[in-house]
Amino acid sequence: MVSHPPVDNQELYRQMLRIRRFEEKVLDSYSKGIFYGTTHTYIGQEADAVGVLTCLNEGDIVVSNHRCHGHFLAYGGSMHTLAAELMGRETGVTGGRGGSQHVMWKDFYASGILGGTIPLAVGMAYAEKAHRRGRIVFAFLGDGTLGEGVVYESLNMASLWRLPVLFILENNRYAQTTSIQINLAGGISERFNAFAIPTDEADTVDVLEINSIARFAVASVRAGEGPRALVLHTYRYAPHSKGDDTRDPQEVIRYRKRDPLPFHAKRLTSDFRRQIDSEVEAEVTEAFRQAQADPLADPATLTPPVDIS
Ligand SMILES: Cc1ncc(C[n+]2csc(CCOP(=O)(O)OP(=O)(O)O)c2C)c(N)n1
Ligand SMILES: [Mg+2]
Repeated sequence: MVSHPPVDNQELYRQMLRIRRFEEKVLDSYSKGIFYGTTHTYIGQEADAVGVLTCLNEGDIVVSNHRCHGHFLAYGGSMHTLAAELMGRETGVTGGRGGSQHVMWKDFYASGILGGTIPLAVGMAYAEKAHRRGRIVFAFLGDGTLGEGVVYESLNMASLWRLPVLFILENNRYAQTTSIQINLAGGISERFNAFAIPTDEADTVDVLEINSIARFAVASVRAGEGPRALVLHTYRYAPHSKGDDTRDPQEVIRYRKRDPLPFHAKRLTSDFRRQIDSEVEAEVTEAFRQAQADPLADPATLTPPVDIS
């Protein structure tokens, strides 16, 4: 097992800022007609992905959902290939075929089918346990996914077979436009506890706090103690996808006041902060410039020829 060095505050800030600036550019690009289709931005939730995925070892598996850009960038994915994927370019993460919700690279897998990713994550954890490779699975899911029955079948198996999987439940308090108040009976941690999956819970924007509970949970999963869950209460600042926001604007303003970026930025000197700000700005500009200049994926190669004779 690789032991993780102490967290580097500058690096945590850089990773969160990379997600923030990338996603802002995504929303801006959509409104300018540079992309088609849909997208779900991670703005406001950056401390979750960065705090948790800082605990990754080489070869660990990450299973993500429709809101995957932040997870992908925190995993180590490139901004250029992600921007190119959104624009349907040949150089995109999946050759311009997957789009925003189907980003797959190395051991990172995202799918827009809510809940469908959880049995896949559990199956991969089963394979890892069988092969004794020591790799573990990080499976992200949202509060809205708790309405899918297959999630509970998967939790049951993960627990019974003591599989090496960490579930990261990001409760941003909404599933599309539906608030958890009218959608979710009982508690979230209780659902994991019902399957004897130890669960840690945090309602914070502090990346260091999230990292510290994630380290503890990851160490336990890596030690073969079976699955664990993290319930991270969070908030998305932008609409569910691009324009569909029916939340009370006052509520959004309230949550925006506890933004993970300025919260963590206080730990950096202003010189370092300015330096990181300008480096990230340059990275985003270059990623989008390059992606726009790349060739579009050739439609002729999108589907393999099928012989229906
Ligand atoms: C099986 C399935 N049903 C419905 C949808 C449509 N859909 C996309 S995102 C979403 C809400 C997801 O809410 P949550 O899991 O809380 O994630 P969040 O969007 O809040 O990050 C829904 C219903 C889907 N993608 N898959
Ligand atoms: Mg949600």
